[in-house]
Amino acid sequence: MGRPCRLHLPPLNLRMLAWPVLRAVLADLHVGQGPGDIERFVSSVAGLRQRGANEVVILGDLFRALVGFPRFWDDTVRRGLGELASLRRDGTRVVLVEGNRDFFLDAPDLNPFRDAAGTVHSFVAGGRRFLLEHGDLINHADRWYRFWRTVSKSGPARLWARLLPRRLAQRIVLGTESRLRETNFTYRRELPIADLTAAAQMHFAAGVDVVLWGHFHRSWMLKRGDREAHVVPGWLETGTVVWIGDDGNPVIEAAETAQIVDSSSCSWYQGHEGMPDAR
Ligand SMILES: [Mn+2]
Repeated sequence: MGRPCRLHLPPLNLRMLAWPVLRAVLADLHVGQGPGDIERFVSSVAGLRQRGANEVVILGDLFRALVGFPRFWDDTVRRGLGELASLRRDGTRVVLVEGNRDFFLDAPDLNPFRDAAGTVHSFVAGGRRFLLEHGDLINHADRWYRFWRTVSKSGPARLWARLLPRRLAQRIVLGTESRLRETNFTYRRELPIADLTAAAQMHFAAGVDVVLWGHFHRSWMLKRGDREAHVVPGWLETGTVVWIGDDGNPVIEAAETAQIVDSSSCSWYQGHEGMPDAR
């Protein structure tokens, strides 16, 4: 009667001791820029929850603009932040990587909505070292942008963002958009391949295995042996989510698959026509 009970145990290895983590990375959402895009974001977040993401990384530019002080938040921003808070209540870690539309993400008022914020996010998955940054400093032709970034994210700017009359402060923040359009947006129509390659090689030389950037909105990839660098397509145009599981292989998934089929290095949205300047 009693069959001998056999336990089939897989061999113990170090991977088993690590807590499995599934990460989702979304870049350049610009929520609030187009009508109804907040609804799209809400359903995208529901999808992340359904797939069981343990960590959600926003690779910069979640909203049309995000300033760390509540006086700048409109209904769309509040609702979007509410989605992040609800992810966190479910136990998902939320990381905000700072983009060119993000200001003072370390401000305490954002504490309910993110676990960490900074210009860089790094982790190890599947034994590979990942480095994630927005990428707005890669293009060396963007001298005016670099200057504007330094000024707009400085200590004095933080002070006036808190102290100036609300309407005036908002006008200045939204004014960044037209200013940016005059500066780095004109350069960003073409991918700065040489700068991207140099930046990737610098990270590889420092021991990084996988680099993920946003900012440029269109896909680009460089492989050197086991190392790889990717520009993640903008969620705004493609609904792209990058999934990183325990094997350390990033899987880039576009929601609108039909548009990404021909997205080798030169896809439909790479051209000038039909591309809004505002990134
Ligand atoms: Mn950007």
